[in-house]
Amino acid sequence: MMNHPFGSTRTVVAARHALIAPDGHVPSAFPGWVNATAYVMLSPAMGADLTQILAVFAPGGSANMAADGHEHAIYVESGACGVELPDGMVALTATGFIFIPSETSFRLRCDVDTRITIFRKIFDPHPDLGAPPMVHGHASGVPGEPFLGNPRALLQTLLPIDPRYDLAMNIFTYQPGAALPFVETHIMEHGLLMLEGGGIYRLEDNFYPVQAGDAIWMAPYCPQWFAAIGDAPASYLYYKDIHRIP
Ligand code: UGY
Ligand code: MN
Repeated sequence: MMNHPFGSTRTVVAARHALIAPDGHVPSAFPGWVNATAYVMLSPAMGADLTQILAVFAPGGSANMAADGHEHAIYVESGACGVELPDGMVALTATGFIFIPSETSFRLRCDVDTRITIFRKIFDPHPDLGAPPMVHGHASGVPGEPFLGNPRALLQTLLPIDPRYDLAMNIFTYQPGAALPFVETHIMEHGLLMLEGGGIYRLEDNFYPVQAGDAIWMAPYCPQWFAAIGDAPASYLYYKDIHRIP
């Protein structure tokens, strides 16, 4: 039976935004990754300042991540994962997250089937502030706040609101029909993973249907808007660079 999409895909890679749909995923092979598959969703190769990797682990899988000046924010979509750091191990289950400061290399180890998203960025130090410390938790324990007063669009801010951190990792959850209140245009860049449900994402002048599993890149100043469509809530995980004067 033919199951190829006959030369079509929802994936779009433009100069200032991208939509990466799972139908086109091709894995990368990295040294130090065993029973673990990396899909590099976003990277400087497309013009982004961040790298966003989907890491899929089989039971017993592991992955070495060398820091090389990069900091990492990680989210466990499903499964469970041990994060081995120079001074100990952090155990994360589904909805778990961790921020790992730059200069800290680490190893991920999973005993069960696990899907993880890794945001990787070069740390931008502030002359008056120290380095941000490692922090971890579970999104299931982070309350959602109504976004600009809308209780049908809830924002969970996973990392501390502290200017030492030069990035944010958040989860937005929309009830069906809820939307961003206006088309945002801002200097902050986004990397995004659709976690559940679907809707319409406006990126620049284009309106894309999106669904769970899709990754999106929004360059600085990419006009953006989202509306949730369907019978169930839509949610997405996203990265944002913050707290530094350009
Ligand atoms: O934090 C944000 O900029 C967020 N409102 N953007 C987005 O969801 N596209
Ligand atoms: Mn935004």
